[in-house]
Amino acid sequence: MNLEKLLATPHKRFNPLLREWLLVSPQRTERPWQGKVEQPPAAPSITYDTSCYLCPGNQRAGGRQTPRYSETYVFENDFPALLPEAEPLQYEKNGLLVARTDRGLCRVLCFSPRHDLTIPRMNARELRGVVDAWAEQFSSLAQIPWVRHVQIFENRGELMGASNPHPHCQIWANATLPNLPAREDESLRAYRAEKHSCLLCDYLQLELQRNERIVCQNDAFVVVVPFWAVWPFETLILSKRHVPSLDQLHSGERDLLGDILRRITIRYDNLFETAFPYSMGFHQRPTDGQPHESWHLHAHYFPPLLRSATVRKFMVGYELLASPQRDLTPESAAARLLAAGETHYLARAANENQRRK
Ligand code: H2U
Ligand code: ZN
Repeated sequence: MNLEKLLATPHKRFNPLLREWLLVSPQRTERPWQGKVEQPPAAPSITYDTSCYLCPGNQRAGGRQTPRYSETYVFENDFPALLPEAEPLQYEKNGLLVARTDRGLCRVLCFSPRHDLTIPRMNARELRGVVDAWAEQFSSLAQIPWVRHVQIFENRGELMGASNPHPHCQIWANATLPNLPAREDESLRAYRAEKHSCLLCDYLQLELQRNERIVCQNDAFVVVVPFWAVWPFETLILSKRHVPSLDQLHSGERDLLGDILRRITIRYDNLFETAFPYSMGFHQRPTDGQPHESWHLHAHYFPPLLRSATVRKFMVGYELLASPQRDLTPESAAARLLAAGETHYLARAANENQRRK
């Protein structure tokens, strides 16, 4: 059966990483929309904001001072979700009321001293600095004996709950494997045990052969709208080499990771000519000291926007009660991202103004 036939009818797609199904309803994309329209927040245009707690030299909410940093800057979150010294407690009543303490460290990493410098507008050297900082944070946290997982993630934009427009990400390290990495871990291991190869290496080869959902690539990374994408413009960044974590990328690959991050985020911004909101993050090997040969480094982008800078997808109703569902097909989303181009719309506008003068 070919893909065209599938694209003409409601169908379910399987996510082999989480081992769950998603409903795709291609025939619904033309339905009318009279729902919520959000006002897009204006992108910051100032390089320094006196009231920003992440700008160099400013006071943070907790009373600490952000130093006058000149490249990237990492600090312990003043309001951490996890604490490193939590007493080990187990609570259990009849197998139904079950709880336990977890230890952890939460950090914030500023990408740049510049308040307005987002990933899509960074140059190669600045991007390399961010990639090196991630790799450094991963390996130093991984060396703490009780740390078994390190989650690096960025919330971009108010729609995704970012508390501040200054470009930054968070890093949470903890003593147990969180839900989603644990499910991916099981799937990657089971696939390796059954097929003696890597689920994501095999998936990448298939996507490259079929070329139906690839958005962009370089010598070390590929961006694809996964066959099982849930969010309208969800993408997956896969390393071409079977490498388990950021710290094991060599120098050339680190530059190429910066390159691919810049290119996919430019495409995102161009899609609706807005600072495209998203949550993104890396999935890497657990850090319990085991080799984890089944692990394959990747990043997920989960953007909420659906039709414009103001209309987002809501995960409600059927999604909350039954199964994820989408109308826009992953193939159409990939085609839209492909057409969005890699010259940032603000740079294009600036060039046009220059030409007119
Ligand atoms: P988000 O934008 O993704 O929410 O990340 C910002 C983090 O910064 C958030 O976790 C922390 C918040 O706890 N923060 C500080 O550590 N110090 C401050 O002065 C304000 C915010
Ligand atoms: Zn700032």
